[in-house]
Amino acid sequence: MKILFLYPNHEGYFRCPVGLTLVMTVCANAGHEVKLFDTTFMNVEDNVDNKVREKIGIVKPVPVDHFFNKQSKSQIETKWLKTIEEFKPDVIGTTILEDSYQYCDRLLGLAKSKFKVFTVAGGSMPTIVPQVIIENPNVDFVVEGEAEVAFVELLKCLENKTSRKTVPNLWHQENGKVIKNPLTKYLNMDEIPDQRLDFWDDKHFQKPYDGKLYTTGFFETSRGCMHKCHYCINRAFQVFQADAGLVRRNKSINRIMEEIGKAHKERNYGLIQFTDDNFLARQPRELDEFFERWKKEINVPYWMNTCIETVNDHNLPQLKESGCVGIGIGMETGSDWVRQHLLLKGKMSNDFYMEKFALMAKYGIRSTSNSMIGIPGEYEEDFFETVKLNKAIREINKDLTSFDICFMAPYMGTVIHNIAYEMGLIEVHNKAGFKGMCTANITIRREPIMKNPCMSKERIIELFEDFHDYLTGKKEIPEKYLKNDPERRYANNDEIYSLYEKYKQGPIDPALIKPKQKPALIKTNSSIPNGELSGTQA
Ligand code: B12
Ligand code: SF4
Repeated sequence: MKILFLYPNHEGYFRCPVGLTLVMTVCANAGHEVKLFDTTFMNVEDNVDNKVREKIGIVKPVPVDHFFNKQSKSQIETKWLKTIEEFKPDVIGTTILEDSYQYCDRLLGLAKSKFKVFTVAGGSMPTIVPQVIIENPNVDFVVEGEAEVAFVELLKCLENKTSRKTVPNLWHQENGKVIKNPLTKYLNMDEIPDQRLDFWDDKHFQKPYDGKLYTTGFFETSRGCMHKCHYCINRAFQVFQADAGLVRRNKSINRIMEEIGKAHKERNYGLIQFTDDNFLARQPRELDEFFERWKKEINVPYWMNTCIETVNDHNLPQLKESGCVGIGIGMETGSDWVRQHLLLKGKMSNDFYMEKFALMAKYGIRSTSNSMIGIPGEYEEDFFETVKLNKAIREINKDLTSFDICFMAPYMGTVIHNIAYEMGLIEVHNKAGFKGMCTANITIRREPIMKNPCMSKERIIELFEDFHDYLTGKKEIPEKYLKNDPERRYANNDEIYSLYEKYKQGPIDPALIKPKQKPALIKTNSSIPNGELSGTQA
């Protein structure tokens, strides 16, 4: 069959996406004819995410505007329709992040209005809210979760006109009724084929890092994470895809070396970025094998995200020796209270983060601490805890530490979305295919999109823009925030606490939520005595 893939990237954040690449790979391996329509370099003049980060001073500038050839909306749409007309696909497959869903819908709608073609949606958003996306009239099928097996099965069934009942992970409609097929078990990561990278424009393999552009390979060594953070897609995987098994899985070291070794021979990478959520969360003896073999067999500098508790005196010297140049850590806030209770991000304390950032610097590895602003229940005082903690980390070693800040965004399928919706902090769509989705265009970089009863939107933007100046000392931290009081909690309000408690079991379908009309967070000066809330407090 002929399969046209759409990568509806509307803000120019380039880099080869592993998930869509693998779906295209399995289709091509199964003998289907595959073509990609990629809007990444046509929609904007620059990488928007990167531009914002450069503007607020958290990354060194690397000019990439010459990568882009911005075209008008109608030029892109004409090109899209011409591609369909010429290629004549049997199926259009697309990958959807919530950020690009509206844009994707527009292109799918155009295709559906002019051609008789099946449309299939997969990716992060269809995986966690398939029941929402399947109602979109421009989408015929949703594949929930990993599609390496399911999508090929769907193509077989469409080609042979056999029953759709046997296709795992599939959502479709029959006579207006939504049908959901059972989930297949999560894949054994060693059975996933090597990515075929030749579908992509070579510019997707250039990564700006620490002021330079590197020819970069993007690879995964594991999937999933065992933590339960209230703002993360992994919590949705754990809850909504419980039938598929344990989401956290590792690829064997043999497979990692085999795939990357082959690709490196062809492409001669200057940097490898691992796309895992939690790279070091595997057995130490396997990691020891990885470090030793990486140095011998691949020997390319590499970068990864991992959780703070996974770095230690045993693996850091080996990481350094084997070529690890950067480690990204989601710290999210400098308030232990907010991190442990509102974000449900485990029991790790500020002292623990400090100790581990110092350890990474001690072994000469550059770290990046990622933080957020605009968490429901977070006050300006809490954010200055974030500023202070990041500043203290910077003081450990200015060259070996770096920082990132983004706005907390209520992605559908997360607990934060449920809470924001229930508290009336967001307005949501009610049209088929979008029910429960925030009406503001979701983003983690451009502006806060949740109302925040604890801080004004203007103040959140101001603090976001000044974050780096506070860290470098260009701006002074107001005196009233200098005192440290790890016990203090500003959002002293039963409503917010009871909501965060309620959602400890994980996110629920937004259709089950009855939003309150008026958020009622009231700031008081008193704090709740320790231990009053049951649950995760360290
Ligand atoms: C690596 C990564 C990136 C990389 C690569 C991005 C990419 N497009 O893949 C980079 C750093 C560039 C990135 C950027 C961004 N990211 Co990101 N990223 C991730 C991360 C950590 C892993 C993704 C991954 O590779 N997973 C493994 C692969 C195998 O899984 P997969 O991509 O889901 O694909 C499988 C299925 O979904 C399905 N599938 C995928 N596509 C298709 C298509 C069809 C037709 C079918 C049938 C099936 C199908 O099959 C695939 C194979 O099994 C996830 C978190 C996570 N664990 O998912 C966040 C995540 C996807 N990112 C997210 C976001 C918000 C962004 C940004 C918008 C952030 C920003 N700075 O503005 C940008 C957008 C850039 C862009 N244009 O894509 C969110 C999306 C939330 C949402 N609900 O939409 C996630 C979920 C993180 C989160 N907040 O929880 N990201
Ligand atoms: S630790 Fe990171 S990857 Fe794991 S659930 Fe939390 S936010 Fe997600």
